[in-house]
Amino acid sequence: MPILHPNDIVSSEITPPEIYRERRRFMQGMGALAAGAILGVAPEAGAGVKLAGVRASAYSIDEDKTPYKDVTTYNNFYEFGTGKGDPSENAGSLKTRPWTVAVEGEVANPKTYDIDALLKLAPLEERVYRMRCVEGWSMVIPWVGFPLKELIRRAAPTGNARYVEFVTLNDPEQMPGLRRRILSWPYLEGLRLDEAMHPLAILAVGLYGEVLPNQNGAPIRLVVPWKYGFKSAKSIVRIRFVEKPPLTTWMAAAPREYGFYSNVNPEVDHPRWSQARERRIGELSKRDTLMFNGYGAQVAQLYRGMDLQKFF
Ligand SMILES: Nc1nc2c(c(=O)[nH]1)N[C@H]1C(S)=C(S)[C@@H](COP(=O)(O)O)O[C@H]1N2
Ligand SMILES: [Mo]
Repeated sequence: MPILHPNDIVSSEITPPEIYRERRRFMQGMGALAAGAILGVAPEAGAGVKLAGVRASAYSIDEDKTPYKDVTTYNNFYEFGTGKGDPSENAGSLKTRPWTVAVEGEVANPKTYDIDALLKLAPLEERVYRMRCVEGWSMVIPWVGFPLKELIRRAAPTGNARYVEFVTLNDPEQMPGLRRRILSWPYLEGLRLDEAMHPLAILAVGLYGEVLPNQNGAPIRLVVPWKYGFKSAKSIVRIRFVEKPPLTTWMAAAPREYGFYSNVNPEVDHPRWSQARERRIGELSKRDTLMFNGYGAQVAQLYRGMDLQKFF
């Protein structure tokens, strides 16, 4: 392959083939000089650190991706403020090295992982997922990560482990939003063990082929695409296996509004607004929200026989 630009060599090795071909077509169309100039402003993603060895995945959806700019500047991360632009403006104070994630509770193999060991735990995959916020907007995000079940398997849950708790960093020095008591900190989320073992549930360490930006939950965050976005806890420091359903931050804040399951469900409205439709960021007209965010064929069996009005 002719060497055009250092970036080109790197991306050919780590970018999933479909994206790489797209990029090549784009560059060829631009002509070498123009492409060189455009590369400086990174047409496809940010100028972040590329992740090596990322494989494509059959779990990715084939929909237009939300632009990198929107994915990284329109965020919810209350530890850095409640405005959509606050996380991208304020999350520079988050230090993602050194970083450890404690895996503990009802497991045969409790272990505190260094983040760099976690990055090598399992092959990294690109997972292009539809994401739906309970507020009524959605995005399509090319995450990079590995199945949560890879970590669970190594932890070896005991017979008492029925739920998994995910805890975000709780350091007001790095996260100024923690000084405001708008939620009970640390941010805490949970899944039933079988939900956590589902192959769609991932721990994400990147997006758009690059290391996760701080505002998106660096260095490691949960991604559960069939549930409302708030289930996908960011900047995780602790994963605990427990017997009882954990009291999540949003359940503690408003139990009538946020249940434990929080599966995307257009038929169960939020007490204060409808969940039937959504605005895909970047689009003008609204779309119908899909049951389980469009992942019903894969996940509906997890909830067979359950009254989803009651277990919302
Ligand atoms: N620790 C923590 N995790 C969090 C949040 C938060 O405020 N704090 N917000 C949640 C909400 S409401 C959404 S919609 C998603 C947004 O993720 P994104 O900004 O990467 O798109 O993160 C979720 N994870
Ligand atoms: Mo959200």
